[in-house]
Amino acid sequence: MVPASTVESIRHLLDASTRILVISHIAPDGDAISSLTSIGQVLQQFGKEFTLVCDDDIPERFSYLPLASAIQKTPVQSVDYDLIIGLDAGDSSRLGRAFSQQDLQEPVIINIDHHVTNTRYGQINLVETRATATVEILYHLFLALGAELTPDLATSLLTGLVTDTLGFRTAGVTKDTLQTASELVEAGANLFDVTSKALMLKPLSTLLMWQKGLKNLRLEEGVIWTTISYAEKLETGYKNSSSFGLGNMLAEVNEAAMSAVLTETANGQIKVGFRCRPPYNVSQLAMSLAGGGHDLAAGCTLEGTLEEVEALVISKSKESIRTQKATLERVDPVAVRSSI
Ligand SMILES: [Mn+2]
Repeated sequence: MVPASTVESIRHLLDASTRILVISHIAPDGDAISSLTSIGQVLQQFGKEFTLVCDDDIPERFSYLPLASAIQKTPVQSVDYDLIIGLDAGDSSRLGRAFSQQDLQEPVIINIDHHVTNTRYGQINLVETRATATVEILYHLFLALGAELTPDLATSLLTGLVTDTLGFRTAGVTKDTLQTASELVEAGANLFDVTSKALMLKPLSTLLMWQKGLKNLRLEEGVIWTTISYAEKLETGYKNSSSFGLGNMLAEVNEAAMSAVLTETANGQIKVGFRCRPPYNVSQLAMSLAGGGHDLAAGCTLEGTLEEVEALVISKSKESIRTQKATLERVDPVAVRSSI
């Protein structure tokens, strides 16, 4: 999964670097946070100086991860970093201010990611779109670099694997994913513990967000969607910037091919999360709206009122379904009939 030449390039860069900045994407999910905390542990093993950064808050449920409390909101101003590692981000804008405000003349950038829309923004691009999570790539990289797979490191890696695969239920899960998970359990990670803490347990405010979303639910032409205004979000007390799982639930509705959840943020932008089931694809749709992601889970952030963005996004979604359906009907009519 990691070419030997890339391993050697990364080994050389790590050896040569003294001040390493590691950044994961805004609105961090389990894979982003686990990628940060696991690479932090490996850099500790290698005796390197590093800063772990994410623009947004780390959701409380991930506080069990070793080094979670070491993640900062901003890089250290006085440090001139000589290496930047971007994690789980399809493009550099997803790395937020932590990246955009760096002087990028000096540092080398390593981009480690698994999004199909990845723009190869680094000098070294370790992008493996068949990986179910960025941590799956990191696992193979760490072994190739000779890192010790401690129980804490295994716990971090398993957390990213469990969250990005929704507990090994997504379409991309292969025997290799399960093999990796098995090796992490063997190394001391507790699958039940990780699944409970990272995936299942949730604050009441998450359910209140679902309540708001379900109240505003619509279904037309194979698109199921909902909107949540910032005022509605405030009523729930929901704090996290990451998605709250509603899009996945909506994409499980028989009568729909694609789901969209539109959430208004504090600064008036509209975050849109798309989900779908095979044989449909939402990554192209998200890209056409200046976003990105995976084939079955993607998103974008748009300017405008909730109503304006809703009108645009839903008409684009319906159009996307119509176009994909027409193509699929030529290729595999049976699959289309059984999937809307
Ligand atoms: Mn990921």
